[in-house]
Amino acid sequence: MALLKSNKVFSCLGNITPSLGVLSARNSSWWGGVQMGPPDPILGVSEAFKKDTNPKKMNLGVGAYRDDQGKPFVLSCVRKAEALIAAKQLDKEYLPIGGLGDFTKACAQLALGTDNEVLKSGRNITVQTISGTGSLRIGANFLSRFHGGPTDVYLPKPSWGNHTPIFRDAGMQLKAYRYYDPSTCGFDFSGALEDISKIPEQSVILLHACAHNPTGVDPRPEQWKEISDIVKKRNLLVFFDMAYQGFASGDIDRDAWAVRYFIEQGHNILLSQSFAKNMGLYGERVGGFTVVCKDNEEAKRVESQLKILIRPIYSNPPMNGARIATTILNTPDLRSLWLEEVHGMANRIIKMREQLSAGLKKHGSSHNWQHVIDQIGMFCFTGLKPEQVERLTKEFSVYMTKDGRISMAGVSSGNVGYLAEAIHAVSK
Ligand code: IK2
Repeated sequence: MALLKSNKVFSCLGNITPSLGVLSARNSSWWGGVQMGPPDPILGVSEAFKKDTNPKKMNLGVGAYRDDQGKPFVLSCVRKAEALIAAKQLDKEYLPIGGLGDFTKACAQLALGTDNEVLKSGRNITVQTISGTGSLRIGANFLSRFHGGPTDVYLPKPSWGNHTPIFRDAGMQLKAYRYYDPSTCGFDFSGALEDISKIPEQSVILLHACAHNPTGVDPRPEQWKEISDIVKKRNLLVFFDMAYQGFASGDIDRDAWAVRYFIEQGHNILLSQSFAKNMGLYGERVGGFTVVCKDNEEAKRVESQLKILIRPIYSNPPMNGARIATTILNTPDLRSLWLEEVHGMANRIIKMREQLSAGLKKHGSSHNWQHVIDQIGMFCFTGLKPEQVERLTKEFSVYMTKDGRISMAGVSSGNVGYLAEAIHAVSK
């Protein structure tokens, strides 16, 4: 009977009788040449963590906020926005290629400030993207197709691990400028200026708008000013990655300062935004990509090409997260609640930094851990060496990326003492 059925199927496909040849083709492999790839340097840490049975285990790998009980945190403003949206019984039609119009408007306003001249003169185009990663990738594809200058993108050294494959897979060449000084665990300002001043004209430079990942080290306003000057002198195209607006200082305007300053100084920037961290919308994948253009006519042309780029990749973005973010941004009560909650998350992290540093001192560590407090945002670049990181994982079940980065968002009052003890044990 089964054979009869399968014969029928084959006859539908053009009277091919199952033969030995077909069967052996089924058993042969198309993918014999595919080699086993390494696990993702960040998400692979979570996979290893899940397998560990130590009750004291800590996952400080991926940057995802946890509350002080170590639980994933859904913001109250998000829950309230979801209820408002559910009550409206909205349809599930496709969004336009560039996303939800109210969202893209609110998204650009959040980054640039409502009164920004760029928005008033309509010389920006903002499209909704699949979170920050999708935004960076659309930007990289756009650069690769349309940027007339060199295909080089200059990243800070180090940068978020996914930047390299995002730009490389889009056909760009990766270069680096000095950023982090391991001797101070701080910003290598003179090194950065020196390197940037040698970047060939018209190249692309990527800047982290705030809460630099992985180092937690940001330039100060007066340093941003000098960077802006030198970037202008070199005629570089600036691509800002803003994945942490509000998360660095707790203040959305303060965290957007560099982006707004560069625009004021005449840089027609590209901008990637993510709502993963600041609204806790990780899995909803909400983001925006903005191109600041010379004028409205140029913005319209750029928009048309962004749509042509997006359409064959994912056609149009998902609506749920964008509706949530829009409802929060455009409903005064929810917006105020959100600002409080962002502030609360940023403050909890700042508190954990202080407690970790104090705990290390308490355990008698003779190292200077001031950078744990000075660094900003979700991550702390501890300065621990790969072998120390390995010991932390093997002996203490503390999981983190090999570069010594810890997600401070995974530290709580309940485990900060254990973390201090563990770090002291491997670094004394
Ligand atoms: N750009 C930067 C600098 C980021 O840090 C992220 C988020 N990274 O979070 C994972 C981690 O490093 O542990 C993004 C962009 C994009 O994030 P998303 O695509 O989730 O919005």
